[in-house]
Amino acid sequence: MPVVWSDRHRLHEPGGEVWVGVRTAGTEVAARAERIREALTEAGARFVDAEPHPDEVALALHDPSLSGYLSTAWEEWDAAGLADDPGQDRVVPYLFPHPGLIGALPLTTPAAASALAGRFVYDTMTLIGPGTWQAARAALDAALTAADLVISGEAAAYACCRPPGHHATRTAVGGSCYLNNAAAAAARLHDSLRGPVAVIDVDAHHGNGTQSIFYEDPGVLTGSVHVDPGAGWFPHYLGFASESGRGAGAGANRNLPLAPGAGDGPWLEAIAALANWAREGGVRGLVLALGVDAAGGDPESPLQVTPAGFREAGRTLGALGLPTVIVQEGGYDLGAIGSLVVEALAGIDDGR
Ligand code: SP5
Ligand code: ZN
Repeated sequence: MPVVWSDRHRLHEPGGEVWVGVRTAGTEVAARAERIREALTEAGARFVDAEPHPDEVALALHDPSLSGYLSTAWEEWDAAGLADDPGQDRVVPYLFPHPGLIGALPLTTPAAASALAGRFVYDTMTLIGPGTWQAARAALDAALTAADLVISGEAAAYACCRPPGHHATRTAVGGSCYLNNAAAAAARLHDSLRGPVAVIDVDAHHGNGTQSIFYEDPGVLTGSVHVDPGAGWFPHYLGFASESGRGAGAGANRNLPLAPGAGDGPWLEAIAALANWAREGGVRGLVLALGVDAAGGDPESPLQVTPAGFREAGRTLGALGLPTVIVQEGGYDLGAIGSLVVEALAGIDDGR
């Protein structure tokens, strides 16, 4: 299947993550995409460059205030002098419009760049540097290009998106994600297939951004298998089995949290359940949010999925026989990320 790629991912240098107030090295690094590219090249993949898409199309799922902010956030931070005093070379929030702070009063827009960050960034781990916007925008173009390829007849296409996207909501960024690539691909498939589509998210973390974007939308079923947030894992506040959609979207969201330490057995059972659920929902297209951080050995998750498990997951989802866009999400074991993606994509081809 075609692999959609953009060199512009390299412009995003997060420069680490602020974790419990400490700047750590961080795991969402450029080498992740490069390792995937190397493994896919070795496997003989056909590469296609991400095609630029107009903002009106690409950014439709995000609030204009968020995309407007992101497009100039680092420049405004720098112009405010924060890179010199106190010497912070990335955008890092310090104050958040917490419900306990503002209550029912309207959300306002702070004047100071230092305070404005917390209006749009919900954690301290998702840093913004000089090239972050361009890279995030290119990742969105990659996902949309993969959707275009599937719409024009490819059975499946893979977008090597970096930065990832599934934690980004309509109004805020977090979890190393800025723009929701998988959601954009799903909306594009939905518009041209003229029927419901599904996003199945197998990243080790709950796809809270995708869930929230489509929470009241019956046209995009969103399912996620992930490590139980109630057992102490990001995103902590979301991803529980009780979250099933609202309003017109009631019943169109499904979460299958797994216990820390879960491996191929329960993980594959959950993926089969999500696949059946999507089939019964009559979907005409599929977006696979493919994080490979559920693998044993990944530094960001306690799940223990094997390479053979990723191949089998691909087979199960490929067997749905749907037009399929695969979007890269997480995966932080640099020694394994490439081969895990190759396994999953080979499984999809096998399964069809
Ligand atoms: C796309 C994606 O997979 N985002 C993951 C975001 C979860 N990051 C949580 C990071 C928590 C702090 N990491 C400390 C690692 C110590 N081993
Ligand atoms: Zn993840």
